[in-house]
Amino acid sequence: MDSLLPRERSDPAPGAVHLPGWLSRDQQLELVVACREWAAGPVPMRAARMPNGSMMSVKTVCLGWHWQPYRYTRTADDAGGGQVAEFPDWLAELGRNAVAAAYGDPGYYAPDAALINFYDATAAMGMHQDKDERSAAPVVSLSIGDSCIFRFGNTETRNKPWTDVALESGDLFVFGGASRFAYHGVLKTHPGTGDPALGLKGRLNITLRETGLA
Ligand code: MD3
Ligand code: FE
Repeated sequence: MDSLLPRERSDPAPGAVHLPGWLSRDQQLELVVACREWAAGPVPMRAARMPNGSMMSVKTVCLGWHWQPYRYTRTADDAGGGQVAEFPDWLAELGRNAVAAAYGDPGYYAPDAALINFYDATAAMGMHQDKDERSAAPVVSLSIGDSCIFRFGNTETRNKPWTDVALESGDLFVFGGASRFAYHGVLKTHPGTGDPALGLKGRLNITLRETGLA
């Protein structure tokens, strides 16, 4: 049972910090409830269409700015055209606390967009870089529900070297500095590993970003 081993802070690369179990169960529960509301609209959670016509297996809903491959807009042109939901102050505050926990100082972190990704039992995300933001500010990642295998690569290519990391419910990962533009992906989730008390079947990942857009 690897769950009996303590899971401790690790810094797998410069600027990359993993804080296992950073969210309390109550915080996770509140985020599940909030995500359920955000997923209901005004812009519905949906699988984005890739430029080649295929659909992502992950479903996404956004706050602050709407993301589709590969740009941010204020209205959800590829998902009904609605106005994207507001990015709440409490979520920005959580993001500043996350950056402070990782680096010891929140700096001037002011996230203005969140992507909420939902993974069912078969969803995965291929290796990619996040470079649609016009900001080098860190990305804060919060995982809730089923655990997954997250692949953290390098900034040069989508290939090796990489490090595979188990992300579990409540884990915080902050990607800043030299890690901000590293390739990364999600190989698979482990269905059924989430805490049943969360009332969530699958995995949620919330990323907070500074878009640098106005
Ligand atoms: C490393 N999401 O939404 S979170 C994404 O679990 C995304 O849903 C994954 O990749 C998920 O773009 C991975 C971890 C993550 C997020 C953003 C990063 C790692 C990152 C940005 C730069 C470097
Ligand atoms: Fe990403």
